[in-house]
Amino acid sequence: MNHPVRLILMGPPGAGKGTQATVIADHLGVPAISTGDIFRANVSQETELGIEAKRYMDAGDYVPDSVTNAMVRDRIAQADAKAGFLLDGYPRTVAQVEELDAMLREQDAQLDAVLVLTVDRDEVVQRLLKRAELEGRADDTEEVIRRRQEVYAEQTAPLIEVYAERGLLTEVDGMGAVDEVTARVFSALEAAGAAAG
Ligand code: B4P
Repeated sequence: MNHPVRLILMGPPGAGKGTQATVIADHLGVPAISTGDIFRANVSQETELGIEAKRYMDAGDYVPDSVTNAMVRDRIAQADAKAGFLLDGYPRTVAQVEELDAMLREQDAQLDAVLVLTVDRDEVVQRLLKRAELEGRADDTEEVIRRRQEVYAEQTAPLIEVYAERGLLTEVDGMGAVDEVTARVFSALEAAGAAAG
C-alpha cells in the first residue's frame, strides 16, 4: 500500500484490542496508538494527566473527552504518525469521533478502515479476570469490568453505526485463539484494501 494507512480498532473491554493492535501495527509498519496505554504510562509516572485519568479509570469510566482529545491530538502530530497509524481504543465517544474528524481534516488525511472485534460478554469477563491475576490492573475487578461493559454499550457501541454509514466498518470475530483472530483481522484488512503488501 503506497499511501499512509490509518485504521481504528474498536471493541468492548477485553475484546483483544491491545493484543491485536501491536501485531497489526508491526505488520503495517505504523505506530499503534493506545489511549489506554498512554493513560497507564502517565498513571505510573504520576504525571498531572495520570493523576486526573486514574480517578476515572479505576471506576471503569471514560476519561473526559477534553483530556483524551488533547492527548491524541499531540500524539498523532508526532513524526512517526505521518506514515499512518492504528488507533487502539480511540475514539470511544461521539465527541471523540468529531474531534478525530477535525484532526484528520487539518492533515488532509482520511481513515482507511474501522475494525470492530466482536466477542461474547461472558468470555471477556473471564479474559479480564485472568489478566487481573497476571497483571493486577486496578480496573480488572469483576465490578469494574461490568461497569466498563456498560459504559461501552452506552457510549461506544453507537459509533459502530456511525462508521458503518460511512462505509468504513468491518466486523471481525474476536473469539478463539489469538492467532486465529489475527488471521481474521488480516483477511478483513485485505478485503478492505488496507493491508500492506
Ligand atoms: P484500554 O486500555 O483500552 O482497556 P480495554 O478496553 O480493557 O482493552 P485492552 O486493550 O486492555 O484489552 P484487550 O482487549 O486487548 O482502556 C482502559 C481505560 O482507559 C478505559 O476503561 C478508560 O477509562 C480509559 N480510556 C482509554 N481510552 C479512552 C478514550 N478514548 N476515552 C476515554 N477514556 C479512555 O485484552 C484483554 C485481555 O484478553 C488481555 O489479557 C489479553 O491477553 C486477553 N486476550 C486477548 N485476546 C485473547 C484471545 N483471543 N483469547 C484469550 N485471551 C485473549
